[in-house]
Amino acid sequence: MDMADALVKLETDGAVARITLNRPEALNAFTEDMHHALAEVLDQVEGDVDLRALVLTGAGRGFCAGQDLNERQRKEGDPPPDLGHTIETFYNPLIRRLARFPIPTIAAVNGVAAGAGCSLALACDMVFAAQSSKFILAFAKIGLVPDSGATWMLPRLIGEAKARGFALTAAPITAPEAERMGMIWKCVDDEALMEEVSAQAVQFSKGPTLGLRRIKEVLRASADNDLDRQLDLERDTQRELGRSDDYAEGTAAFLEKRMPEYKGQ
Ligand code: LHQ
Repeated sequence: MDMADALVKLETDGAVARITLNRPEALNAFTEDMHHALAEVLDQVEGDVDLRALVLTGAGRGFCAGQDLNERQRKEGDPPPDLGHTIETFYNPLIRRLARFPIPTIAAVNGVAAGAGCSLALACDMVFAAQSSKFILAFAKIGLVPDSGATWMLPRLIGEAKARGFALTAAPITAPEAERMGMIWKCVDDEALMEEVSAQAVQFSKGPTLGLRRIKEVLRASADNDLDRQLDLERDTQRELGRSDDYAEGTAAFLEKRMPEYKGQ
């Protein structure tokens, strides 16, 4: 298949990978085929040690509208669907995978992120959102609970009161509001989105990749740890990183007043 027609596109530029969800006619809503395509490109990125930052975005005017509801349409006489199966097969593995992804991930939210599309953005390490984009926990409108990690992520990001309100009402959250609430890293002018995301991705791609990976891991672990366990984890991780090439390079560069050249190890 021509890459232009692929449901999910993968482009690389130096050590930066860019994945584009590519069903613009349906605001990049997820079909099973698109899930397979996304898993495949994530395999490629994860399997290439030369790639050291990942950008995830959507083609056209949307980021991702969550599950494709046409694919979920029931015909007369069909038994009710097993949504748990869909989630166990496609969405949960995707979110778990992003949570543990070895390199920094950036969501470039170019337009609406609804349902699992909102969850997908929040599963990335940093979210940049175009000024005109919005986030919608659309689930309540169709009788479902927020899924794909949204019920775990949202109260932590924006607090219980806001999480409850947005989950129960499915009211759109504008990009500036999302930034104000601490739900995303940054809201940027529409025209500047890709430039700003690329600059951040390039910076990551030249960074101490192992150290950045451990930062993600220790922050994630803090959700389940008390202070004592977290202090132990910081100690153990620092012990490991203290022996890394990048730490040696980082300190040498500082003392020699030059830019570090990290190998990512
Ligand atoms: C779509 C979709 C869509 C199909 C826009 N499907 N076509 C997990 C596992 C298992 C089951 C269930 O769920 C989940 C998790 C979930 O993600 S549940 C939540 C599913 N998503 C939604 O409920 C969002 C549905 N979409 C919308 O509410 C609107 O489209 C939003 C608010 C996202 C955007 O509104 P507009 O900017 O006004 O665009 P539009 O509605 O006109 O959409 C443009 C086209 O995209 C349109 O097609 P058409 O042929 O009429 O131009 C839509 O039908 C299509 N589209 N979302 N999820």
